[in-house]
Amino acid sequence: MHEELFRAMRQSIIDGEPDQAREISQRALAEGISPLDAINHGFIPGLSVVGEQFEQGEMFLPDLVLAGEAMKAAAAILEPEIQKTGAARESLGRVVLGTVKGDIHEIGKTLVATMLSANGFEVHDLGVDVPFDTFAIRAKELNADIVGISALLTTTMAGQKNVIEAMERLGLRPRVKVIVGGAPVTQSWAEEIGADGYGRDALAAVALAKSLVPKGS
Ligand code: B1M
Repeated sequence: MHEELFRAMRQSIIDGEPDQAREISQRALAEGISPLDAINHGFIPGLSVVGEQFEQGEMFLPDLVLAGEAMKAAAAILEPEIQKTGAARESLGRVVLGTVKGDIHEIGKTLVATMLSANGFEVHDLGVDVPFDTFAIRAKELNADIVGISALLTTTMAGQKNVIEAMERLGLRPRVKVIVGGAPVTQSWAEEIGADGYGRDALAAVALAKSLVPKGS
């Protein structure tokens, strides 16, 4: 029924048009489309197209930047709506989350933060390009239950292991759980580096986080 709107969402990302992405997001909400459906079925498929075309040399870095800006414009409208569904609930646990050093991809990490917070977690988002030690230091200061580490590049994935090592040095492991995610990350990578779990997407990250804290089960 909403196929045309989903197509327009995808196209606004491919064209790198933040104004269009914003306007279509507002229209989607007015038409009763759930904000998560708009993100998952409308906007993210647009980013996949841009990623593929970039890889094939048909799109270039400025296209990637514009697509990212358009996605952020849509997220600025949609994520607060997701957030509202989680208001005024008892906290399930405290999560420190960020994208690892050397990596400035923020869209997926922010979506994970939004979903965790909408599902009852207290989330401390450290942002992007976060030094390994900072994850560990903030987790200790905040007495966190979980540290979430996002990485979108094959070259920065290794940083997830560095964060776990920094947490070990501060004596936080195994009490503080670690979840990892991001496009190149896999279950077997999570196991290899000694993380407690891997989230394929934001919904999986929430399910995983709930399974790792006593109040979530
Ligand atoms: Co970048 N980029 N990029 N980029 N970029 C990718 C990741 C790439 C796959 C594109 C491609 O070649 N096909 C490729 C990586 C190749 C690789 O290493 N395997 C790539 C590259 C090469 C680069 C640069 C090196 C390009 C250059 O400079 N030559 C450069 C690196 C900069 C750096 O970080 N140091 C770069 C830059 C950028 C922009 C800044 C321009 C922009 C980001 C803008 C921003 O975030 N503000 C950008 C974008 C937009 C992309 C693509 C197109 C889209 C990423 C995205 O936001 N996806 C991407 C191609 C692609 O992924 N298809 C690409 C949507 C988002 C919702 O998904 O982030 O995967 P994702 O998050 C998902 C899951 O992975 C999971 O849940 C999320 C929601 O479902 N998840 C977690 C994520 N984190 C999690 C944490 C968890 C659990 C689950 O627990 C803690």
